[in-house]
Amino acid sequence: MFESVLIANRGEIALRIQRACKALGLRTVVVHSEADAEAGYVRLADQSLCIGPAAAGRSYLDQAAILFAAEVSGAEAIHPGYGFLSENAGFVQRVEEAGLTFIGPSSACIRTMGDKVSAKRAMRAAGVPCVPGPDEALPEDAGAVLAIAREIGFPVIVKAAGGGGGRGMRVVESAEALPGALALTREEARRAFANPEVYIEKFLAHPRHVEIQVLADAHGQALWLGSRDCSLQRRHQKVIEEAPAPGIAPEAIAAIGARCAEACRRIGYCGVGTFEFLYEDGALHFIEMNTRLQVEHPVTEMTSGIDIVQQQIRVARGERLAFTQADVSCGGHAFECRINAEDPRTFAPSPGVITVWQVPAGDGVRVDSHAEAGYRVPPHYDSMIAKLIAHGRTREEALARMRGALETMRVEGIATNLPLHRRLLQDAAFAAGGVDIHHLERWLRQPAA
Ligand code: MV4
Repeated sequence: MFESVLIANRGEIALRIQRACKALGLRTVVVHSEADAEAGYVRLADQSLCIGPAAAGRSYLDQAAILFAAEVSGAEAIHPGYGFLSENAGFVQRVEEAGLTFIGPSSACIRTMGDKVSAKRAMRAAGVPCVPGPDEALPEDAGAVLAIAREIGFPVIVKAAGGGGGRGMRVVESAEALPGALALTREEARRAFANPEVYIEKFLAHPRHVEIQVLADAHGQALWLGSRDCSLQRRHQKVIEEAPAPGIAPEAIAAIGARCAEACRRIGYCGVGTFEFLYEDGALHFIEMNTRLQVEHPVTEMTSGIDIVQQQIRVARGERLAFTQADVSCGGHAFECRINAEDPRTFAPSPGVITVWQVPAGDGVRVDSHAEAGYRVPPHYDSMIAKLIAHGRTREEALARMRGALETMRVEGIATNLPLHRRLLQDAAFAAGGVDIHHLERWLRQPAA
């Protein structure tokens, strides 16, 4: 049972985690880089410690600095947020060995899911449907690989087992292109990831990105909290997410949600997690699991009424979940627009001082942000400065509330993608629901966009 939490992250999620800690009566320790010393959420913490210079590699990714900060502050638990060290099994193992609580799954679970081949094997064993392809790494023998590819049928996709999130993968259209693609992906895997293994799957040409949120305690109880659709993305960066995934039968989601929860029980998973699926031609296919809290968790909070971050901390403290699957009922619809400090046309980052900051409010509207008037957006990190979330009883009501919220939000001093969001919410295909993962990039290529 811990009474204090070190927050090893920055920006909106550092503030979000701090809010959850305070609601649970926990002491907060925020670590920050020199670039974030003046941020408002740093001053809100019970204690703050500068752990290094602006460059993430020398601060938010510096494992020794963070462990030392925990030691000197007496923090008993570490919340990693998302990104940075949140899915680094080596770091989590060091946290465990230091006798601290990592607010997230065990290093062993992170290691299993971090290897996309072993993740697929574990999911298949629990009855979760996967993308066609073997749940084993490819052999060295080129002839054997070709036989596997022919059996799946071209086009296939070669992926690095240590990759994920769009890194280390290559589409292969024909047998002739296979040896080259294999060699390149293997070389990339060797260089970029600790794991040189590669695997192969059927390539799905126009899927949607659908995910299922799970929550599990350390006593063998695991629940699923509904679906999200994150298909609206550019270069693997999500732009708008929603819950639930529109146009998919709730019974189909429920059946797979139950398998995801079962998979959690089987591997002894504790914490929050997300199962990522590709949805094509009416079927869901598992691709990978994220073992962290995700950026888009608020849309699930809005539809389920469950505070996911508070629950994540409670299960890390060893508490039993205080509700069952029958108590979980998702209602209405929610959208999240990621507001970035970037040029809405070129996507170039736009750091600098925010001079005007006016955020919307009203029924069903939520803003998760650490920004304020006078805040300087540093140039060293991800450009997301706010998440605008709107909930409604129906998808249409949520969309209308989001349109209204986007109209009233004003940010000056820096460029933001607010104009992009306003135009996207007028797009008929997006408004209808169910666009695929290529929709946004296609839409951006249109002259009118
Ligand atoms: C795929 C795929 C098509 N077929 N796997 C990209 C991110 C990583 N999580 C998996 N990704 C993909 N895997 C098969 N078998 C297409 C993608 C993909 C994608 C997936 C989700 C959201 C956006 C995407 C953009 C391009 C490619």
